[in-house]
Amino acid sequence: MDAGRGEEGGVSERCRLYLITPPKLEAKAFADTLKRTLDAGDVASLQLRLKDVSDDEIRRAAEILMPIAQKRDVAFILNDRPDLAAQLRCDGVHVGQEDASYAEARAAVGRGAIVGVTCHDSRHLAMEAAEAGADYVAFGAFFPTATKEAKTRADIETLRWWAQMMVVPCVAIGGITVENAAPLVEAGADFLAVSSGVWDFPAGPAAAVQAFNTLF
Ligand code: TZP
Ligand code: MG
Repeated sequence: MDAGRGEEGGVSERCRLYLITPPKLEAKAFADTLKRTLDAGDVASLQLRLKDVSDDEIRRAAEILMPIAQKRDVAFILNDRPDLAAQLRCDGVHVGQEDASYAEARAAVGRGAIVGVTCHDSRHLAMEAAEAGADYVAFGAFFPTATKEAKTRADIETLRWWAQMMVVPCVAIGGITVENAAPLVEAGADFLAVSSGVWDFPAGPAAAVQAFNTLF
């Protein structure tokens, strides 16, 4: 999940796609779609994001989907659950402010794994996470989304400021589509985290990955 900047920030590398799984999925049935989607173009990471399901269902989905991602050099990141991410040997974990602290997440997954932190639209939360050692900070939601009842709306200026000032990569999230993504790329987002903008793309998810890559 490489992206980064020069020591003083500001020198962006190319923006990359951070895919988020559909909110509901049956892993076996979804596996072929996932393969075709990841094979369509560059994808940095895949976040398994399943809400209101049992731990066993998360385990089963990870067992099926993680090898598909890893075989393609796509980092497999589990949402919400540092404990399960450690148990399942995921490449990383993404934690919201109410899931676990950065320190708790890091302690669970170890030094070699990716830990990303939701920071809403808060420069303060992002600086705190980055100073503590987060591998990326996530800002959002940038656009209206039906995937989550997003608590905050993020301002593109927060993203621009972060990208210019900081070295730790930033992820933009929330309602991002092929049509509305360009200003986020221009502002310096290192990654665009996208769910419905890929899975519900009219021409299909593979075409969405191709279209995002053209934008980058
Ligand atoms: N956090 C803020 S918005 C969001 C999350 C997890 C949902 C992202 O999904 P979509 O469909 O790309 O808006
Ligand atoms: Mg969470």
